[in-house]
Order: sequence, then C-alpha cells, then structure tokens
Amino acid sequence: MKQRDRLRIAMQKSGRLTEPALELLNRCGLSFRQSRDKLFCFGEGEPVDLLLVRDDDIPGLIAQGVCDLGIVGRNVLDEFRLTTGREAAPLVELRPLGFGRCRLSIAVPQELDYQGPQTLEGERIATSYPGLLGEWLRTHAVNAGVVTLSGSVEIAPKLGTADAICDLVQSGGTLVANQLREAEVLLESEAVLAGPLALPIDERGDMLELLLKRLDGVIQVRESRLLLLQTSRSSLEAITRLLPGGPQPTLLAVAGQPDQLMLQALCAGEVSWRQLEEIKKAGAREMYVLPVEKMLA
Ligand code: PRT
Ligand code: ZN
Repeated sequence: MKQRDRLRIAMQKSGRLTEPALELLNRCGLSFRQSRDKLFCFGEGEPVDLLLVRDDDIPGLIAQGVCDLGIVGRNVLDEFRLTTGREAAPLVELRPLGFGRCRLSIAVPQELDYQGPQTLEGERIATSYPGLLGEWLRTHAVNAGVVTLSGSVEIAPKLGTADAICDLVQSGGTLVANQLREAEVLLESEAVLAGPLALPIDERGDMLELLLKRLDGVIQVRESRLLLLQTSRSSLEAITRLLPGGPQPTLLAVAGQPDQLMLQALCAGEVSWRQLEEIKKAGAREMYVLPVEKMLA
C-alpha cells in the first residue's frame, strides 16, 4: 500500500446516502471544499479528503487501495464480498452508521401461495444482488434461476422475465404498486463505514483512530437525551426505577433544601411525554429533556 499522509473516504456522489453521510462527517468535525469537477473534495481542517463516486464502485476503490474508507450500504458491501475473488483485499464493516436502513427481500406475486423457500424451486428470480441471493438459495437448498438485472427489478414479473424478485425494500410501497409481497428477508441493511482489514501504518492510521472515536461519540449522542429533574429524597427510588436506560444518574444537592435533590441522567433514546408524565407522578418536578451536542468518553 502506498504511503499517504491524508485519509481518503469514498462516498456516494448523488443518491440516498449522500446527504446523511456528509452530515455525519460534518458532525465529526470534517468539512470539505467542493472542487470544480466534484469528484474530489479536499478536506479543510483535518487531513481527510472525499472521493464522490457511484455507490457500487466504493468497495472496489477500497479494495484497490485508492481510498482508505467508504460509506456504503451493507447490501453493496456484502454483495462485493460475495462476488469478488479471493485476490481482492478483504473488507470489513468498521461501524454501522444508522441511516439508509432497508432490507434485501424476496418478493412474490400477491396471488402466489407462498409456503416457504421450496415454493421458489425451479422459478426464475430477478435481482441486482446475485451474490447475496445465490448464497441464500444455497443455504436453503433451493434450485432457482437467478436473472441478474441492473435496475427496474420490480417490473420483471409483470414483463414475464422472472417469477419473483429479490430487491431492496424500505416502506414496501414499490412492492404494493407492482402487486408483489415480501416473502423472505435476506439481509437487514443500513449505511456502514467500510475499510480494509488492516490499518495503514502511517499518519492515516492515527487519523482513522481519531475519526472512529469521534464517530462513536456522534452516533451515541445522536439518540441520547439528558434528563434533568428535581425530586425529594423520598421519591428518589421510585423515580430511578422509571428512568429510561443509560448509566446510573448523577445526584446533586440543592442549596438550602437538604430534602431536595437535582437528578441528571443520560438516556439512551428519545424520552416520550408518556415517560415524563409517569416520572412526574412518581414525584419529580422541574423536568427538562435536553439534546446532547457532543460527547467524548
Ligand atoms: O448512482 P448510484 O449507483 O450511486 O445510486 P443507486 O441508485 O445505486 O443508489 P440509491 O441512492 O438508490 O441507494 C443507495 C443505498 O441506499 C442502497 O444501496 C441502500 O443501501 C440504501 N437504501 C435505503 C435504498 C433504499 N433504502 C430503497 N428504498 N436503496 C434503494 N431503495 C429502492 C429499492 O431498490 C426499490 O426500488 O427503493 C425502492 C423500494 O423502496 P420502498 O420504500 O418503496 O419499499
Ligand atoms: Zn448504485
């Protein structure tokens, strides 16, 4: 691998993952100068640059060492891992990123009486994911024809080029619009940070380590809320039992009121009105739910 002192991240140029990926990198303190050809973006503060490409090219660019990291759907990464030979450098999922969620599913015509994997025996299944579908068919000992298409997979049954499809599903709206229904989920997907198995041994390795720490902080606080409230010592136990997740709360004394305490708790997820009302009933007052901006453990 060539020595380089700047980290290079490949991400989707324009598509579903572009905006959330850029926002995530910004939250990690990275900002970029957009270049005129818009393929390469120079990082302004930190030594991290971006390469904007089609999502399908991302795993290959990392495997070839052109980029050090990539932000890509697990579906694309796993398909690459299954369909490229052993000669390609092994890639790993460094972090799940919590956006771009969808699933890779087999869908069949609504009127078909689906009775499990064997229903697909001898049928033709259209997909852009021949690697993942092929693996699932082997695992379930089903002999089916795999029709590889690069797009518009969902209309294949109507056109008569396939009997079922294997495609990404999010809301399910596309399936309904094409008189199909989900029969099997092959993979739960989301955007991930992908990288090579081995870290580069130069400045990039140090930057990567720093970036992973920041990412962990950002991902953790994205869902975190800080709950503040006041309570009397006698209600403390009941209130603590109702606190939604997270580590032990911190207790602070209230000046001049020895019976009163301020409680501060980091909650792992959203705190609902229902939960707040329950905690209030148990004796809490002056409750605040605050978003967490940054966290460094
Ligand atoms: O140009 P480029 O090749 O980069 O873009 P692309 O068209 O291949 O990718 P894009 O932007 O459509 O998707 C990028 C990634 O987003 C995918 O690889 C997935 O990891 C993720 N993702 C999340 C999705 C969806 N949700 C999704 N719903 N990718 C595609 N879809 C499509 C799906 O193929 C189907 O046609 O949306 C339709 C289904 O959606 P529902 O909501 O009707 O079920
Ligand atoms: Zn693509």
